[in-house]
Amino acid sequence: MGRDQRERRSLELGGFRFVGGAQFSELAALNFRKDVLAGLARPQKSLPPKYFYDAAGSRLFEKICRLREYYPTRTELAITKGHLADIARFTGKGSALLEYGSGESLKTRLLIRALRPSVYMPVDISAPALRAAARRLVRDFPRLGIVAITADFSQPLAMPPYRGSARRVVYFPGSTIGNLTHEEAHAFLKMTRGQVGPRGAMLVGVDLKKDANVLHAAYNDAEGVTAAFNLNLLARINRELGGDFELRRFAHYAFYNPLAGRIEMHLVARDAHVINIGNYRFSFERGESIHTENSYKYSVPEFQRLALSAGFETAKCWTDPRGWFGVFGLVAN
Ligand code: AVI
Repeated sequence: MGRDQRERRSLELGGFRFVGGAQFSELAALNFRKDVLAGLARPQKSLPPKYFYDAAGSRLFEKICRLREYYPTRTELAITKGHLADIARFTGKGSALLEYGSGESLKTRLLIRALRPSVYMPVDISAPALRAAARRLVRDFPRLGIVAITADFSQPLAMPPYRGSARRVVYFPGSTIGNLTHEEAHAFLKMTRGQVGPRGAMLVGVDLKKDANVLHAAYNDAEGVTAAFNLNLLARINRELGGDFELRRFAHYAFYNPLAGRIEMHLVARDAHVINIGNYRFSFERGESIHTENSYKYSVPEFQRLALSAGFETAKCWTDPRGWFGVFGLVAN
């Protein structure tokens, strides 16, 4: 039996393979530095939101997901629970399930239980988060084959070398697609359309347009957890790149921009000052901001159009009674 065959057999019987750990981490560190220096040199300073999720940021994000004001996590979970049988009928059982995210969530466990995938492939930018989540999954689902892939999904990713004939399904929960610009979301959906092939499908969680006050509260919680999550990006630059940001000199600022259909998060300088990252210096005017995140909100037809432009037809859209969140069942068209 060749190596490929042996690996496939062991994955079919349950097992765990980790792809892309060490080299990816080195490259990720270099990219972090490059992206931070480039982002802070722009006229509108900006930092990519994917860098929120170091260990401290991931813990803060978990806390956000439990906040009273932050409805998306709860709402998506309720939709998934309420329509689980229908979702399983839509994807079919025994598929090869590729998830963009660490696979840590309750939703993933529900899906794995209901869909019984032949192989489960979580893709995440954080190797430690992925490893920990995959270990827990192996314990809870000993017969499940798992291929955990460390990768940055803003870069093209080929379907991992699993050559089974099972239907390929991509799962992208949490409305993370909202953190991409429309162009990036289009490119991402096109990539996944290529990954799933002509018989494939995709399940994607999308935060829908709603009252701006509800959105505002979700990104400006009373406890200040979202503010801490936002500021942790500067703390991470200090820790990993030797920056000297003083966090108290920046304020969290988040608002809904109705024309662009998105929440914007910024860090605003409370006074004029200069910061250093190694040999690089960046000056801030009082009130100048670093744009740290967009979180796009879609209407159902807007998302359907976006999916269609990338080669997916919307076969299903499950929503909650208030119409705040949608889980879209897409099929290759
Ligand atoms: C991960 N992502 C979908 C979250 C969102 O709502 O855009 C990240 C987040 N930012 C602030 N709160 C939560």
